[in-house]
Amino acid sequence: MEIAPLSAAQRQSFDSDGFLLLHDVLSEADCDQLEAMADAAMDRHAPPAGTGLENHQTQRQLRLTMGDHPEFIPVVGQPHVVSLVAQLLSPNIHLHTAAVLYKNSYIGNDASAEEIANRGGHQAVFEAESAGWHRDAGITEDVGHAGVFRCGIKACYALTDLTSPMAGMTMFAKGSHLLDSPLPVRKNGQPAEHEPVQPAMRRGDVCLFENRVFHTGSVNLSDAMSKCVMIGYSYRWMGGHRSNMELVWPPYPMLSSLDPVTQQLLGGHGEAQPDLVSLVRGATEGGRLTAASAQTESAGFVWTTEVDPDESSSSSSSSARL
Ligand SMILES: O=C(O)CCC(=O)C(=O)O
Repeated sequence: MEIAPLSAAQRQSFDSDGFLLLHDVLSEADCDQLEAMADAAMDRHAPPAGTGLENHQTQRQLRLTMGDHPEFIPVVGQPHVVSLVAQLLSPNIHLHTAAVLYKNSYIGNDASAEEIANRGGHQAVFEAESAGWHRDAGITEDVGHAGVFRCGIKACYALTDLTSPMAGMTMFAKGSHLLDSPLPVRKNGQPAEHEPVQPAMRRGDVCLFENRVFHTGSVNLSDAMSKCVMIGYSYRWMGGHRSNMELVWPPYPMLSSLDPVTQQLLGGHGEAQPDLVSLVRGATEGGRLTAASAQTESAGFVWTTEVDPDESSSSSSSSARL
């Protein structure tokens, strides 16, 4: 697996913004292939013609089942993205969610140009229709805004150019991952204190974003359909409903032909983890490891710190992870 080192500037940017744009991750040929796969998956799960539903699919989100769509497995194991996610989160990760997101133009599908004008024009409609701000991973509702921590990273692969605003790219409230309270918004539903940002993505770019950063699906007011594939990773101890993991993990027999890192990402046994640790270690040679990966790598986790009130020095003890 080819290793992508995370630069200090990338780490700093991700830490301060909550998201990070990566240019040219996929080649033109890779994009063609992924787009063809995504188109085929969308066609396969399209609402039956004649039901009327097909006319209300301006925003289509298809959750991917890896057992059913093994053609997407190489995307889950995409080396550049996986090595950066491992460095930003931990080598102890797996696939948490996967989806194809297509957005048709709102204009002419959901509303006529005249209706948009009557509602105050493009900007007003964009703001009203792009106000579903939330945090990911289903953790905030349990631990609260002040208790939530970085535990998942999604990789959004752009399959169409999303360089102009209002073209359907996910919108982020920059820096809002550090908020320990609900996102303050104005009457129009837009952030009052955080800059709303739609990263200008070209086809083949990837945007990484973490679970805490407030984001919203945004409406597509351009002429062209927007296409993305979203792959989400989380710590391996996160999963939620059994059905959720059945959706993203293929049956065991399908794992045997895959490399160890991809096996781990798809729910394989723990032995693959050292491979991902070495991947991170190689990528950060001369740089800094995350605290989590440094601890895993040393094969012992520090559980206690011995302190002697009579002496100024203290010592730590580690033990093998059970
Ligand atoms: O539709 C979008 O662009 C946003 C998707 C989203 O909110 C998510 O993946 O959590």
